Amino acid sequence: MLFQAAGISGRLAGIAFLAMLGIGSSSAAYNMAADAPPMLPETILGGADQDYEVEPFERLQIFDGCVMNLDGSQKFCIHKGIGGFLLDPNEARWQAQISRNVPASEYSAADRRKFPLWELNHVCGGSLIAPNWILTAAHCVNREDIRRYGLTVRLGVGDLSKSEGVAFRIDRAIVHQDYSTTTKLNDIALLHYVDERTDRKSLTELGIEPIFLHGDLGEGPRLTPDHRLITMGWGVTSTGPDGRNSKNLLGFRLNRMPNEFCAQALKAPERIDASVICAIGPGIDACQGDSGGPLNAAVYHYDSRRTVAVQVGIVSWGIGCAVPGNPGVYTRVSRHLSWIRRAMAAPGDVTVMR
Ligand code: 4AZ
Repeated sequence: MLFQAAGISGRLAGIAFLAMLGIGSSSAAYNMAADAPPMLPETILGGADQDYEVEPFERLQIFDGCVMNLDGSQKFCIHKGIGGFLLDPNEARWQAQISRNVPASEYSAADRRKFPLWELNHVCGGSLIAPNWILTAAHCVNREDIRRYGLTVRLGVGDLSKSEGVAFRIDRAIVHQDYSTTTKLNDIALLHYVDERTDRKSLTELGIEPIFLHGDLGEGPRLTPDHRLITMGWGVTSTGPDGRNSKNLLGFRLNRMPNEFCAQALKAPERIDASVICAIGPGIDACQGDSGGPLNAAVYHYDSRRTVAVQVGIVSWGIGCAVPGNPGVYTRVSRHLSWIRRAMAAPGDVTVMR
């Protein structure tokens, strides 16, 4: 996660996720009761099939890392100036860390002097979407790492340098068959883990919960251009050779950028189609090591009359990190719901599927 803007405010950790999205200060980011009629843009109904740009965006331009109306109103710049926040694991209960089990002895002495083992072995972020299933990016899955060392997923962890949360062995990875290393389209994968604990405390008791997927709710709320988004991860906080991962989980508020603009901004129209979603923040961005992690929105769920956290994207790629005017690109979850469902139901020997 990279931030260049001033105003990083780690002390505000306690009011993380929903507060960041403007929805009060409950410590439960998930299933928060919301009895009062919602007054949020998140209440627009639609459904996954309609989850695409619904407003004309012609009168917009990119300015200073934000998207603004030509008349100067800051329609897509509502969070300008707000930096990153330390996230407590309780406020990101679905957040997963994926690491590889390379022993310290396999790294050079120079690397070991410079980096702690947790940092050397950090691979990606991910999200718990169902018991035993972690959603992540296809580019996070390296079969050679899996074969030689194995992968571990950690849940319920905030500080990677501590032995917080629970760790599980990943026994299976399913990658989207159409993932393209050139266009980065279909950058989605599922990891299956085995729970070999003898002390069988439920994950809920440990403060770990799956996140809803966008489009998977009974009445899928449509993502609107105004939606406030947050991404989170342990990615590097600066680019270049001295870039280091954050040991603490950081969350960042982002604005949506319409795909049409995103394609222009990144000069990559062939890589920006309806299966991705773009987001941008002033001087803040996902970066190396955040990949595979979720892009979340808070939506009001009519069926349960609650505001819930919903995953709308998977951190996928960008051109640099927090480069002014360059949005980050995320795999659009609602476009891959059917793949996700079919992959979770596939026979145990399936490792690649379309
Ligand atoms: C990466 O290297 C990466 N700015 C992920 C996301 C972004 C950039 C780089 C988005 O995994």
